[in-house]
Amino acid sequence: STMGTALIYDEEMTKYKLLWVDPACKIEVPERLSVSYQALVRTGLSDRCVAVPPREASDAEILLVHSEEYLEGVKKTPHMTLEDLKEFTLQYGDVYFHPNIYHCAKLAAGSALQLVDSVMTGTVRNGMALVRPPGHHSMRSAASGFCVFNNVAIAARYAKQKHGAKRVLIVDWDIHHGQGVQYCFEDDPSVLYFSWHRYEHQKFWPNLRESDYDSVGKGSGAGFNINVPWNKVGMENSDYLSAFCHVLLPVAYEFCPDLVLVCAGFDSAVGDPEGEMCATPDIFAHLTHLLMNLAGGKLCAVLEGGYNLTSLAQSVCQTVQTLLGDPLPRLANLGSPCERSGQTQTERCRKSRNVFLLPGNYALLRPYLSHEMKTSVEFAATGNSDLSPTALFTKALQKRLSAGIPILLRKKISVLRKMLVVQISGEDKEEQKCKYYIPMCLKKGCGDTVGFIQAVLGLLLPLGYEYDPGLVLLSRMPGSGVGDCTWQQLIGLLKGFAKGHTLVLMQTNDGACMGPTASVLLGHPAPPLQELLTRLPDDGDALERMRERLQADWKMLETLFFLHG
Ligand code: Q9C
Ligand code: ZN
Repeated sequence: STMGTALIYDEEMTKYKLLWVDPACKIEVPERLSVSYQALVRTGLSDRCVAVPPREASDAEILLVHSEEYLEGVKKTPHMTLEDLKEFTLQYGDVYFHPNIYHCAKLAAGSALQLVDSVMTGTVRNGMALVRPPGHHSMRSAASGFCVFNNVAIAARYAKQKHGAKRVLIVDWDIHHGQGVQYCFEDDPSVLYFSWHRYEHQKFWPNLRESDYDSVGKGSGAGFNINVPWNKVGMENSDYLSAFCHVLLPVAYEFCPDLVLVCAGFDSAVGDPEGEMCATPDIFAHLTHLLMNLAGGKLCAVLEGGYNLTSLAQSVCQTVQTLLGDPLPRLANLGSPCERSGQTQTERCRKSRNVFLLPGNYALLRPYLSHEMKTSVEFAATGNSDLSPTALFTKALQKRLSAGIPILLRKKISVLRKMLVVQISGEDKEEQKCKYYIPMCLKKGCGDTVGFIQAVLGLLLPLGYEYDPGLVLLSRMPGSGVGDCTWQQLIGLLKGFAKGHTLVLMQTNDGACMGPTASVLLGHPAPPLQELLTRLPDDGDALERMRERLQADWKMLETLFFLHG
């Protein structure tokens, strides 16, 4: 079946632990894996998955990322005495060795490879590997942060080499910076690495200058490394969604990956002693969903961190349940990103619960140009020296995220207290007069994929998350110019709202689109938007102006959340 979800788990990977006293390592316990798996069994999710066995990664596969000297060193650990193991461990930071960890590390890396094989050959659509030890901190010649071999980095190189993947996106939602992954791919434009992480101005482990936002990659890889450092703890669902909508997704769609790998650490969830963040486990359903329309749905999630056993197990279940295609939970109480706004619970509850989305009437259909990610992010590193790095990066982001969408003028609709109408078109309409009627004019029309997708990711999704509709109604006007693939992407993304209650109104003369529409409503992944790869940069900043205007009413449209603190 091409519809399944793989689950990789082996009890063997619970069979190593810390054998001496080390406060830095005591949170990395075997129960992390067993409680996660038991939760999947208890909820019936594991039965719905395709069980794929792990295997050991071969030397050659480990050497795709690591040095021979390092591999030879780790190979000796199964035969070491306790004293030798302690001494070996001392070379590295915040990691421990055990006589069985080499075996488990080979299984962990091999699990990631089994998952890539299953997904790339089409045996399954997507999957998750529950592994120990984690991988994203380990470097070419060093263990680090509980990690021995870099499971996801090895998997990315393997996907390119064995399956001919041209572009691999790595999304690292663990709360630590996967510096090992960054180092591995920083000069490589074929692997785009995105990481958010607790940073606190370099006060938080691994305390690296290169974890900051201005590490954008090197040489031809410049623009293909994206760090979102959190400078304070307590980040919540709205912050994570903003980072996805405003930073990761526009770049990810433009990158057009053949495969998405997730460094799926759940120490970014509430209750984790390392992360100290406030995002709830159900955020991972949404993060997973937002990535599932990339790469034709080919997504492999590989466990990294997560040290609160309750939060970890719930987060793993949310991720797997979403991979299986179940409707997503509605996210309650989305505040404004970063700054917790003064809005009260009652004010939020008074908000209406219906949405009417009307992307139609697209008359002017012209090719639309997006900024090349590379150019804009390089600007952050090399730009005007009279601006601070922060201002430079902000400018670069604004430049990349901008798309020409002059504000539509349209007659005021006064009955919109119970719905939010977003109308995307190519026609200049009357000025917006009501919070709940949002005309968006794409000056090059809705047939332009780049402008349309930028509007969907940067405006429509955040609006939808803040509004939290109970129903999504969607219609495409005759002659709108929205291409079938773009249309499918739109539906696929909007299915994340209203527990998946999506109603599409088809036009009678739109019969040819019935198939693609039905397909995505049934849960098939939307096909990738290849054309985004070849477009030239756009010329407008109207989308950015519109975002700024709407920010007064819609806090989720704030894009400077990551600069706070
Ligand atoms: N307070 C992963 O999440 N520092 N690694 C521990 C204890 C090291 C985290 C300090 C954290 C490593 C995969
Ligand atoms: Zn972590």
